[in-house]
Amino acid sequence: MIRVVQGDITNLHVDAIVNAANTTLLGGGGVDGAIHRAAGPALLKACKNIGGCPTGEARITPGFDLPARWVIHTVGPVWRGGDQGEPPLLESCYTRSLDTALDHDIRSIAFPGISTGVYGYPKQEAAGIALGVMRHYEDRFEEIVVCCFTTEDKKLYDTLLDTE
Ligand code: AR6
Repeated sequence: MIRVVQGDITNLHVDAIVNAANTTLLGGGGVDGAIHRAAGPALLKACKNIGGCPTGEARITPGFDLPARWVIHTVGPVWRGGDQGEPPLLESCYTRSLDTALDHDIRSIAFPGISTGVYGYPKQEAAGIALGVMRHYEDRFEEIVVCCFTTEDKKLYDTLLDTE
């Protein structure tokens, strides 16, 4: 099942939340900053031990002080106009994150809109890619949650799901 919610992903009681990280995995702004603040300093230590993550891939750590048991860190592409391999890289973020979740017996997982903040990926295109991958995997999870930070983002996802 795919569920769309609006709010702060750090409050969600799911097995895993996904972080929109950068290749250093050493934290940043946006959802990455919020997740590090809520998880506590142990998360940064765990990320340092991993030593980075290429764009389009995913890495897993515990959630530490978060309600979620796990954090899956994925690195979305920076939007450079769309002809620099951005769509397959964004798709790969979702597939790698969900494959990592399956490897860890994760049954419920929540995603933010990877790359749609600082990285500038157009929201409509990004949402189409996200939902396409989620549809492919949903039977293997109790729920896949789309966590929208704004009401506009939630409306976009609700509309896309309605018109499927
Ligand atoms: N809960 C849910 N969604 C959120 C939250 C939150 N607490 N905060 C922001 N969003 P962004 P990116 C939404 O910029 O574009 C960081 O500095 C936000 O509205 O966090 O992948 C990293 O370290 C947007 O829809 O991630 C990287 O350097 C979405 O999360 C870089 O930003 C993603 O916005 C990654 O950029």
